Parts: sequence; structure tokens; C-alpha cells
Amino acid sequence: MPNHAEAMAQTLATRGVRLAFGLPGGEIVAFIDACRRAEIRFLLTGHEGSAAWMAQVVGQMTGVPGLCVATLGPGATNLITGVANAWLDRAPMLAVTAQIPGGVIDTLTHQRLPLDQLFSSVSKGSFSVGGEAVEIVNGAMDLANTPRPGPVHIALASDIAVAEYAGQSGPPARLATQPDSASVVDEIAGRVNACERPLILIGLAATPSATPFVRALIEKLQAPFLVTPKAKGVASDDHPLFAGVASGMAIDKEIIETIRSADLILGVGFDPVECDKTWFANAEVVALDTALMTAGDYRPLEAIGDLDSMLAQLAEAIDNPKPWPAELLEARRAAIQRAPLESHLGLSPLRLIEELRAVFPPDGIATCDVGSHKLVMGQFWRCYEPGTFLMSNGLSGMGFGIPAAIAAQLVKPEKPVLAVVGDGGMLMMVHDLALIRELALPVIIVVFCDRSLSLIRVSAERRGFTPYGVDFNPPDFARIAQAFGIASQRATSIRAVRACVETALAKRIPFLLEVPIDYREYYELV
Ligand SMILES: Cc1ncc(C[n+]2csc(CCOP(=O)(O)OP(=O)(O)O)c2C)c(N)n1
Repeated sequence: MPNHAEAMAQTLATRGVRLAFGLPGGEIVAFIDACRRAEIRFLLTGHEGSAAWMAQVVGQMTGVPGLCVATLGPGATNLITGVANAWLDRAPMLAVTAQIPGGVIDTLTHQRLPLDQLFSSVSKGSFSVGGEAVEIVNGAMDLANTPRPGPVHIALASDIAVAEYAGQSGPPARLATQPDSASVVDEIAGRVNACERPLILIGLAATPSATPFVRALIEKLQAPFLVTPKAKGVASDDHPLFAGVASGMAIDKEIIETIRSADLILGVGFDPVECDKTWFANAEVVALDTALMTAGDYRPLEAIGDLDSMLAQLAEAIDNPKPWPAELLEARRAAIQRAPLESHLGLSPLRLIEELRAVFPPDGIATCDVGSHKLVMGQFWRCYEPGTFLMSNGLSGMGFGIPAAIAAQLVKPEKPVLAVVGDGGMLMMVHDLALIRELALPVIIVVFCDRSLSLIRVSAERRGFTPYGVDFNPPDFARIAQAFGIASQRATSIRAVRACVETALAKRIPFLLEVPIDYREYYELV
């Protein structure tokens, strides 16, 4: 008879979980050991936050909820930011933490926190294992993947973990069937047929499987399209109808101008969680989606169901293409072009991104962290295939970029992986270099060094404040990487950048590249 920890681990393995990320405490060791015996590989991270970011990315890339594990108390609270990130980035994930043994819960106050309350406010649900360990795990896995996908928390008290599990290993629960959306899709087709200048807006629920259907719809409609950062690559950025990246990236004013030029926005899996502005509330929006776009009073005409089949149905029901007037389309496409700044203080971030893109294989996976560099990457990093760009854009939590790259490399060992991070984000996540070295992951990290939390610097100045608490003297990241056993270089010219990335790609080694940049360009772009 297995104990509860073993029953949980076996169920997770049966559901396709292969990796667990985390940092243990005494109260969770039984579960981690059960994972080992169920052939779920446990990877030790330097901080539980990283474990959650990694689990999120594994879930997002594989469709099987990623697993992160922490102890109770401080381990659980350290997980919270990553769990909240998966919640607002709509990524399926399972967070398992310990909890105080049931027998002493009333008397033991050391490290006792209301984990159910903490986690239920940033996840799709928080459950405590009592008796039905297998049922809880299966229910949590299903819930994590139900649209919108997200994180689910399971608390496992250390006495229950080792207590004998008496339940049955029943079959996984079935997901509820989707509502019938056919008539709403017809209604949406009527709106599209009646409008003059539709704009397709592709968002995070357009997962890679939707790619052929999205692309077919664009060809049928011949209308311009925007993607959000989390949908980059679903339609290729080099398509002549590509009109830019929507929702709060660099040069956002131009994107909003494009949105205003349309008389109908056709959302495809568009989730406003990616937007830091509310333009969508004042536009004519119809949408195909896997879940309601938003709660409350804002209710555009939405067809909810299986995205692929709804896209096929809509494309079929469109009478005629709806191209925009050529001059208008040309003007909107020209508005998103920018020339890099010439500077002697450091490289232009835009130029650096162009060069990294040119040297990095088109199907490689790029991640980025949060800051000014994210807004520029989001808008100007060109993507040609789905699943090749990873960014935190719902919570926009600093720290995402490096753990995301680690997880991407684990999921796709054959692909080159590049992480673009700011010096602030690098400082926050230095500990992740240990796991990169330990696993010899050939991740390339490029640190945009501007000695500042530059997005906050720009924001403070725009709000009329003197930038304060934003500039700092970063350490020598190249030497730090070497201390971790990772090859590194500081590059001050585009040629040197290219040479370093080419070498790292050819040798397939972990590499950190520190590049001094001139943040003044950000004032124009973000
Ligand atoms: C965990 C977290 N803390 C704070 C913030 C607010 N924030 C957003 S961008 C940013 C600056 C990031 O600085 P850096 O990594 O150097 O990137 P840069 O802006 O210079 O490109 C900060 C502090 C955040 N988004 N997440």
C-alpha cells in the first residue's frame, strides 16, 4: 500500500510529469523522495521563486502542468510570486507545498501560515490532502489545464505524506465539454463581413496548435494583424500584413493608432491581462476564445470553445477578403520601423537586439526578463514560429527571463536558447547560474548593462520625480559567471557581440555576455 506522497507522485508520473523544481525543507522530503521513485526528476533551484517560473514554462511549453515543490512557511511564501505569475500568464502549473502536521496544527505556531488563503488568492485553487490524494492530484491537473490555464496549489501535511493511502487510483476526471459556439461564430462572421477595416488581434490563447488556422484566417481575410507578446510567432512577423506587437510594448502609441484605424477588432485568443491600458474597452471587439475575455461589465461578442475549429468555421464563413487601403497599411507598417540611436556611451539596445536576432537561428527560443529591454524585445524581436518567445506579460514579474530559459532548454534540449535580461534582473537571479552550470545547459544569457532599473528611471522622470533608488553599480557579471564555472565575456562592440554568440552557439556551451548599453534610447521607445 503506498503512502499519500507516493500515491501523489505516481499519479503525477502517470499524467506525464517528468520534472519537479524546488527547494526542500524537512516537511516535504517524503514527497520529493516519492517523486524520485516515480521517476520524476527533482531539480534543486537556488530560490523557490525560480522553481515556480521554471514549472510555469514547462507547463506552457508541454501542456502538462509543470510541477514546483517547496516546504511550508518561508518556502511556500517564496513560491508565491512565481505562482502569481503563472496565474496572470495563464500557464498550467502545480505547486505542492508542505503544511504543519494535522495533529499539532492547533498548537504549533512555528512557520505556520494560512497557505490556503495565501495560495487561493493567486491561483485557481488551493487544496489540502486529507484522504483522497489521487483524486486531488487528478482534479488539480485538470483544473490547471481548463481554460484559462493556471496554477493550482496542493498542501501536503508531513504526517499525511507518510500515512498509508487507502483510496483507489481511479481514472482521471473528465473535463467538462465546451459550450456550443457555432451560432456565435456565425454572428461574428456577419460582423466581419459587414465591416470595412478589420484588424486581427492574436493573443495568448492562440497556442501553437492554432497556428495553421490563424494563418489560414489571415490569408482569407487579407487584413492586417497584431500579435501580443505571448502569441509571437503564431503568425509570422515577416508577413506583409504584420502590423506590430500589441499591449504595452515599445512604441505603443503607434500600435494604438493602428487599432484606432480599424473599424472592427477580431480577437483570437486575446486576453486583456496582457494590456497595461484599456483601449480594448472603447473599441468594437468581437472574439474567438477558449474562455471569457474578462469579467464584469465588459462583455464583447465572444464565441467560447475550441479555438481551432472556430477559426476554421469563421474562415469558411467569410465572404470576401477585407484588405485595408494600401496607403493606410503601408503607413501603419512604416510607423513601427525605428532606426537605432548612434551613441558613444554604449550600444543601442535596438541595434543589439537586431544583431542578436540576425545571429540567432530563426527557430531558436528567446526569453526576456522585465524592464525597458522587455518592451523593446517584445516589439522588435522578430518571431517566425510559435513557441519561440517567452515573456512574463500578465504579472510582468522581474526574474522570469533566466529560469524561463533553463526550463525551455530542458524541454527542448536540441534548440538554441537565448535569455535577454537587464542588469537589475541579472542581480536578482544570479543564483540560477548554479543550475545552468550543474546541468551544463547551453543557454546564452545577454545582460543589457545600463547601471539602472531603467524602466523605473524613465517612469519616475515622466511622472515628474527625480530618479531616485534606481541607479546602481552592478558587479562584474562576466567574472561572476566565471566563478560559477560559466564562460563569459564583456562585449563593447556589435562585432564582438556577434563573435561571442556565434562561438557559444557553435560550441553549445553555457555563456554569459555582458554588454554595456546606452539607456537614453529607451526614452524614445518605451
Ligand atoms: C519582482 C518585480 N519587482 C519590481 C518590478 C518593477 N520593475 C519593472 S521593470 C523594473 C526595472 C528592471 O531593471 P533591469 O532589470 O535593469 O531592466 P531595464 O529596465 O534596465 O531594462 C522594475 C524594478 C517588477 N516588475 N517585478
